[in-house]
Amino acid sequence: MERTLIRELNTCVGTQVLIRGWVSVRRDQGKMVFCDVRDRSGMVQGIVLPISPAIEIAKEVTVESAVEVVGTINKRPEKNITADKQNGDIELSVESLTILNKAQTLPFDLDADLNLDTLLDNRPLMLHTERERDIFALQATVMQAYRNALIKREFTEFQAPALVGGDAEGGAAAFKVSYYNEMTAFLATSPQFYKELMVNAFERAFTIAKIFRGEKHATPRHLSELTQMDFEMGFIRDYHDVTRVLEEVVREVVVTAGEKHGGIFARFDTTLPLAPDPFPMLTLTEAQAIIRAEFKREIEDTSDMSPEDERQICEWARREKQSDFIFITGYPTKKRAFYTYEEPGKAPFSTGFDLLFRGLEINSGSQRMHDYDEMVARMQERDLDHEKFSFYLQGHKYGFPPHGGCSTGLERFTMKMLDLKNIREATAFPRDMNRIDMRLSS
Ligand code: AMO
Repeated sequence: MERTLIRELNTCVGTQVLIRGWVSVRRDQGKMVFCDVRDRSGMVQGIVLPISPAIEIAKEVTVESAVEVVGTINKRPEKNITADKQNGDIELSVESLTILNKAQTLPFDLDADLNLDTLLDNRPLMLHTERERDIFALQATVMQAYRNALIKREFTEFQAPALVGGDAEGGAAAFKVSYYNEMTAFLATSPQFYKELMVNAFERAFTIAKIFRGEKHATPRHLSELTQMDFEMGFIRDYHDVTRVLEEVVREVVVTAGEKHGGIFARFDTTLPLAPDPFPMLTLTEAQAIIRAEFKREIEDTSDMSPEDERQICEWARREKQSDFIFITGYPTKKRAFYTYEEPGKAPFSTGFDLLFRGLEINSGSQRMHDYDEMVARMQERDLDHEKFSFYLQGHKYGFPPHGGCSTGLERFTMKMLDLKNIREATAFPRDMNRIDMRLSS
């Protein structure tokens, strides 16, 4: 018999079906056993009657076991219908039950409210829960919608290397890798150079890249391995060409997430993000003036946004602009990565921008330096040996058009979409100072 997916079962009333999935709930009621089964498409309530040949196995089966079930789909008696649930009007009368893999006794109830470390220690088990499936289903949609939005705008996807000869971001601590012949290589801290170089091939390029940063602090928003969704575009007039594309892409991601996952936002007790057209945009100076005036707080560092600044300006944007997103521009060039172009006529301010979302920076970008002599002079200013960047500088030597781009942290975006408190919740298998799957110290 062919397998039927659980979402199809409501069209199968009166017929015998074969399903495969996991046992979500097993309840013994008198001599009967209730056995709810879930597959990738949904859940159905199974009933094993005392006369069923499956009754002995049903009494043995454990929650989260993988099973194959044959049974007949029946309409539920009127009084047992739960109209708001998938398959709430049918039940599967189980005739045969095969345990494909019996689950051991669970260490705790999967509904239990676990602390973050226990949740992450048990991630492989916790992936059985609806909450975890929700987070990573939404994350998959974010990636897919981002990709579709860029392909639609004629960006070409490429693969950036994860092994590199040097650190692109200068500052983000790069992990060392022992390479051939006692050479040291590094794990990429960004696909930055490679996406810029791809502008010379395609004019518009993007990548969804794994990157690695030896962050020496364990905060709720930093990972050591993360996913950057980067794009880069050539022949721009200024960085606003980049922010406009980013805004459109983010709006499309939000709309797609809403269409596909309305139920998830409700289950996480949050709402679809407010993403108006256009997103509000402030300079750093303007943003900090608003924070001083609205939140009656002095600002210690006026050359960058602190986490508290980010939180408060987002609170203001939601209240005053009905937006969960806000761009901050006008950062001093010296605070930004070395490849950042200075805004013409606006020194010491750069073309760099950040996109904040619900209190956190989720994206950073800029127009880049494209002129060879200016780029080399900037490297010298920053004490960088330009000989070491000769591969990258081929772009500047051979035809880089004015170009710019940006990078969105997938895990931060997912985290804030669902109002999660810690980025590790939005990372299936997080790596940080204290963890590679298991805790690094006891
Ligand atoms: P930046 O370093 O700001 O810019 O990174 C871009 C985005 O990546 C995410 N991110 C992180 N998320 C979790 N843990 C981390 N340790 C971490 N570091 C960064 C954030 C951040 O906004 N090459 C430039 C981008 C560009 O100009 O195109 C860059 O990497 O969401």
